[in-house]
Amino acid sequence: MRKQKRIAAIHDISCFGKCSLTVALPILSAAGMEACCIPTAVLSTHTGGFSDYTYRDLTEDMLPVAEHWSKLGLRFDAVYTGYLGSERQTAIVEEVLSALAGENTLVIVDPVMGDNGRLYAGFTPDFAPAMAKLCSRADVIVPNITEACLLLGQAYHEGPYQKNEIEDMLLKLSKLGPKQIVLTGVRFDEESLGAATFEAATGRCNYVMREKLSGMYHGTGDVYASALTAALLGGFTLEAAATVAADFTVLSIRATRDLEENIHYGVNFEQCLPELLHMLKKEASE
Ligand code: PXL
Repeated sequence: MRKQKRIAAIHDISCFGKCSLTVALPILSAAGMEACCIPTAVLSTHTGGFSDYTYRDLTEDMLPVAEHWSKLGLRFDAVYTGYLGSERQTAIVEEVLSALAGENTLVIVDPVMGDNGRLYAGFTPDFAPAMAKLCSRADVIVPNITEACLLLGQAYHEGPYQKNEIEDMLLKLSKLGPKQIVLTGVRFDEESLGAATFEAATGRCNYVMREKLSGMYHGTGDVYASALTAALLGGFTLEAAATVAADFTVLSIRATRDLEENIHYGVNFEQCLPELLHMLKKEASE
């Protein structure tokens, strides 16, 4: 038996709506990994498309949880962060990294801030420098184009994009400090959508493009980043992990489209977990 990987996932719990921890934990567990969590807040739903949601801030609990784990001598193979509700939480996550992340801990930061050129409810552009600072501590960052523009302080446009424009963004993002980047929401025409990967050490850039599906489903960024995390910890290269994540996200959207579910209710990734495991096993044994 391979040693089981242990991951600390730092996101909110949106109790309904399939994003953040309700996506990350099942995906990591299904992939055979121990998914520990530091919840940043508890919301009745996510903030995209719902009103009157509750919000219980857990900022004050975050560092004590990490310090307790540190005292117990727990070791983590990865720390994977997502939705953080305030600049203070980004600073606390930096302290959490100091407490929990050792030399061999992979730090994956999904700089959740917005999508389609718009910030998520509750965020303002002055949050971006704090997130950029956290990204400088990451091994891997997973921004979408909107988040990349916010991190770089540059104007967003909805695309299609030119390759040199994407590669210029990747280079600038790598100057923030992460070793590897997966930029999602890349499109060069109306028919396809995908991700660009970039390795700072080699300057190597790759694209994983898939057929663009109509409709915008909530939570797909978290589905993608969680599957990417599982694949990276499963020993996949960045490009192979980005491919598994893309295929799993496409399958999850397809499983949802068939039912014409409310787009704010998230995607039916649960039904596609067997395929994810198949992809993870297949590639790993090749
Ligand atoms: O999927 C990103 C996300 C995570 N958590 C909360 C959100 C969103 C996006 O809207 O509202 C609470």
